Amino acid sequence: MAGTRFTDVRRFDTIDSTNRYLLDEARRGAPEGVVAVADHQEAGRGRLGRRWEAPPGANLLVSVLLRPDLPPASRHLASAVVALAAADAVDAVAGLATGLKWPNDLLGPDGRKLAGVLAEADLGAAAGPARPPVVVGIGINVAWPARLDDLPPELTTTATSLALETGHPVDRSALLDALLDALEPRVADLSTPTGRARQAADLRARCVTLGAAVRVELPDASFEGTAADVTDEGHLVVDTPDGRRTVVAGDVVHLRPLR
Ligand code: BT5
Repeated sequence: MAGTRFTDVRRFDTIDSTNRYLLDEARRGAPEGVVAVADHQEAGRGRLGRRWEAPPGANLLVSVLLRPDLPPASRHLASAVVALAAADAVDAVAGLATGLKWPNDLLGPDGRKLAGVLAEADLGAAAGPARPPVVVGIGINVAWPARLDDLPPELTTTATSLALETGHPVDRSALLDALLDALEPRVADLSTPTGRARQAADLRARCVTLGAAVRVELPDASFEGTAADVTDEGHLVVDTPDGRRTVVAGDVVHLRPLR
């Protein structure tokens, strides 16, 4: 994308995972800004070993290689800026207002999942002159599902697409261009405290988790409460009967349907 750091866009008909590809490229020293986009992933990754589903040629499957100048505590913002840029792009290209579910899902107006983000860091690659890489991948449901009965049973009540929500086709390459365009200033913001505060404010403004009754699922425990805030590091603050808790990483379930 001209005028951005994302000028090296590598396109694949089929690949296992665009995140896997860029993590390998990062280990070989690839610079910030490389983009991988695929028509089809044979092993699309979700978080925590889950899978990301998309039939060939229907959806936007893209990853970006970042080497952000970020304090470790603010690492979450690297994936948040991709989710925010995707929300900007969906607004601009599809004319659809989306909400962000913490940590990083894009939801349609009824709370169904339109997109998911997976950030993978390679801390082992910290040696050498370059800053450590973070690969952030996003899958945006563009044309699939075209109908809810196209979805596998486990997704019929939770997933949606731009085609379903808007009732018209959405151009994947226009969406990708808009996403990279919107991402440039957001990534630039990661290097300064004021920039990071601005991105955190945008995250707060887009975050439909705030005010919701939630269950937070951690690797070894879960708890319930009301999502109260997002910190300047991008962490979720939850009010519980036992006091305030700050969640750095975890899964969040919205306990009641969104407004
Ligand atoms: C995510 O994980 O939402 C992160 C998805 C990241 C996918 C992109 S595509 C480009 C890049 N390359 C990769 O290999 N991955 C990234 P998580 O929050 O764990 O959600 C995964 C769960 O969402 C699955 O277990 C399903 O329940 C559900 N799911 C799978 N495919 C879906 C889809 N297309 N739409 C909505 N939900 C889906």
